[in-house]
Order: sequence, then structure tokens, then C-alpha cells
Amino acid sequence: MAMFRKVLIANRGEIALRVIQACRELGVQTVAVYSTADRESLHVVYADEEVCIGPPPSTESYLNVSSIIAAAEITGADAIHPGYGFLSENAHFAEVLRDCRLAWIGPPPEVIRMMGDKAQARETARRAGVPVLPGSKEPLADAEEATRLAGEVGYPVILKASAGGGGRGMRIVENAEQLPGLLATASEEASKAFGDGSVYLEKYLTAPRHIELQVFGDQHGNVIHVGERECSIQRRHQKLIEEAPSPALTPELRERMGEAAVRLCREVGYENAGTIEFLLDEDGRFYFMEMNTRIQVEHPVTEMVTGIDLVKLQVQVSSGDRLEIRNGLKPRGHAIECRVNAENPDTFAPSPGKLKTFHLPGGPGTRVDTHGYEDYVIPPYYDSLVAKLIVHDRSREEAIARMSRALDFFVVEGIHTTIPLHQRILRDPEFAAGRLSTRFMERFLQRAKQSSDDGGR
Ligand code: MV4
Repeated sequence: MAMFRKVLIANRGEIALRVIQACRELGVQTVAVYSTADRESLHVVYADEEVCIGPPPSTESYLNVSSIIAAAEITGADAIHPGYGFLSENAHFAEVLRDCRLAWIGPPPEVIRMMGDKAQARETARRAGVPVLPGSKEPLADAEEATRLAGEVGYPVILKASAGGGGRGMRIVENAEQLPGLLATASEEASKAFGDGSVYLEKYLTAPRHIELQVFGDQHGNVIHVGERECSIQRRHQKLIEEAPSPALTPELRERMGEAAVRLCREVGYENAGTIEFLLDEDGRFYFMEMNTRIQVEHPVTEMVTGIDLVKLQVQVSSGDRLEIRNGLKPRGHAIECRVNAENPDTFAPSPGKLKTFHLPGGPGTRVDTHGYEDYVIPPYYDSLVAKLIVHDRSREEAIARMSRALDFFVVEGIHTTIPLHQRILRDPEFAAGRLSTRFMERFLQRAKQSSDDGGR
């Protein structure tokens, strides 16, 4: 199949720009869509054509399927790239595009739908021989079944919404007494949030690492993995820092996790970019958690250690190209990404507004993915990501030093950002030692509070 002539980007911010860059390198024309809050945004400036699709609320613009399809038809686009968030994991949208003879730069809608049901994804992984934690085979019927199952796997257990994911609608249960009440609230919350109250149960790991494998499939049945990212540093399920490779993986463990990820993708006929999330316990055992059927925010750390342009590859495989990359690439050096959010670094309150000063760091092994510029006004309607600062160096230690330097040389005035928080995390001895877990931020903030209390006396 021939390369696309024109791609519409159904997104905004840094990822819209990132897709425009990839398309330009491929000689593909681009169409930006934008809400009235994004008239002054760079994705609108850099695209070849642009179409206003509605007012600021994303439900009326970036989530508005009919305006986006109309924009593609008016401009004669032949494919749509959804970026991350918004419509990127909407199986219905992907299906409608097929009916409109528009190519979808992503996996088949059937696979998006199946992986979107987290209980079904877990069962599919188990059947493919990918390790899962002890727990449900299907959504829980009632409190009685939940109590029996929890007794079998042992407390603590975690309740998860089948329609959830990314940490939404979860409850940790410490003992049998708590179970019926927490099951009821989890199910009610899931009904309200997703219109589906199904909940399943798993053994809960108290301080695992969050490690994800980047996978890729083409339309000819080839599936590869290109290594892992360690994403343990999160707060309220928002990742703050990601790195590749994980300081916890040996080449052998990487190969086993990679093989498991590829096996699952083959099983479901996966195509395009995807991510398999695993939990890794202290004894080096890994368990499937969920699959994300999109390009992720943190994809640049994988790009830096593999030399692969993942976004370009998404466009290429969607137009029918074969994957020519061999499985089991060795990561080259070490990459770290810090998410620079428009947030108060102490309270995490959103901090939209004008970027009065915006000086980007540069130099060797330093990459900034951003839609920001001096005098740009960050609108209050969307997520708070202003920039991703990514560094690459030969070793983890050198990458940390390079990141500290790059953060020092990143000057933002006019709004609060998470830059000072990142500087503190990089100085933390536990971080430096690579002792990471999903509890890292909780413990780090506790340590920070402790030392300021001590200092105040
Ligand atoms: C878990 C878990 C421990 N045990 N499941 C979080 C997001 C979603 N993908 C699933 N998540 C987790 N699932 C079991 N069986 C730990 C997490 C988890 C987490 C939990 C509480 C607070 C922060 C967390 C950060 C990452 C992962």
C-alpha cells in the first residue's frame, strides 16, 4: 500500500506537534483540528491545514466524532492519528472511520474493545500463558463470591473496575470485614463513571514496580517488542518520571517479559504501537496488569535508547509497511523523562496562565517535546502537561546528572511548574540508588515533610 497523502491529527498540545513532525519527515501533509481555546496553539501553526472543531470543552471539540470526521472529509485527509487520551482508545471511533474509508493509525477496533475490558484482558493474558496475579476469571457476581475468592488468594486484595484502567475505580481491601462495603462502593463508582458496574478482584502487591513493554505489530503478522520503561514514579496515577531501561531488569528478565508481551500481542492479532503494563515484585516475578492500545506520553525514552522513531513507525505500518526491526534490541545507554506540568509543585494544584518566560534547555542528549512558547497562554480546559524533558546519556548516573543540569537551564516564569519537584526527586538517595516502587512518591513526600518539620524546630 502507498504512504498516506494527508493525515489529520485528532489531538492538541505536544503530541499533536510530535505527529506533525513525524508526518513532515515522511512527506505527508497534515491537518490540525482545534477548539476555540487553541487558536494560538503551535499545532495549528505547523500543520499544513487547520479546521476549528468546536468550543473549549473537549466533549464538544476533541471528543466530537462527527466534527472530526467532517474535518477529515472537507480537507480530503486519508488517515487519522489520535495521539494519546481523547479518542485514542475509543473502539467506536475507530470503527466509524473504517466505514468512512478513513485509515485509523492504531490497532483494530476489536482489539481496542477487548483490551478496554480489563477483566477480559486479564483472562486473555492468562490464556496466552502470560502470568497474572491470583484472582477472578470473570467479573464478581456478588459479595459472597468475592469473599470466597479473597479468602483463597489471601489479603490484601484489590478490586478493579472492568471498564476502568489507569487506576480509576480501584479499592484495596485489607480484610474480609471491609470487603462487602468496598465492593458496593467500587461497583457504584464504576457504574457512575463508566456505565458498567462490573468489578474483578486480584491479590494486591503492596510495593511493586510498574514496568511496561513497548510493543509493535504490522499488518503482516509481525510483532516485536522494543524494550521496557520503568514508570514507578507516579502520584495519583499520574506518572511524573519515566526511564529506560529499568534499573531492575537483567537481560534475561527483559527477554522473558518481552516474550510474554509478544505472545499476548500475537494471540490477539495486535497491530501498531501498544504497551503492556506489568507489575514486578521484589523477587523478580512479573504479572500482567493491563494493555494500553495507543502511543504513550513516555514513548520518547524508548526512542532515545533504541533510535526508533515510534510515531513515524505508526504511520508507516498503518500504510502497510512491514516491520524491519528485529526482536530483542539491546537498549543503548539510559534515558529519563520528566513531565513538566503547569502545577504547583507543593500542592499539585493546576496553574494555567501565560508563559512570561520560556527558555528551553539544549545541548548533548537533551530533548524537549513541548507546544509551549514565550507569551503562550496555557488554557485551563485540558491536561496540565507543558513539556516533556528527555535526556539520554551512557549510564543512569550520567543521565541523572544531565537531567539535573537540563532542569536548571529550563526557565519558566508566569506559572508554577513541577520543575522544582523534579530537582528534589533527582537529589533523593533512594532515586539515585534506583530503589523504585509504586509507593515511591508517597514515601518521598513523607520524607520531605519529615525533614521540613525537623528543620522548622
Ligand atoms: C495493582 C497494584 C498492586 N497489585 N494491582 C494502578 C493503575 C492500574 N493500571 C492498576 N494499578 C495497580 N494495580 C495489584 N494486583 C498496584 C497498582 C498501582 C498503584 C496502586 C495504588 C497506588 C499507586 C499505584 C501506582 C501504580 C500501580
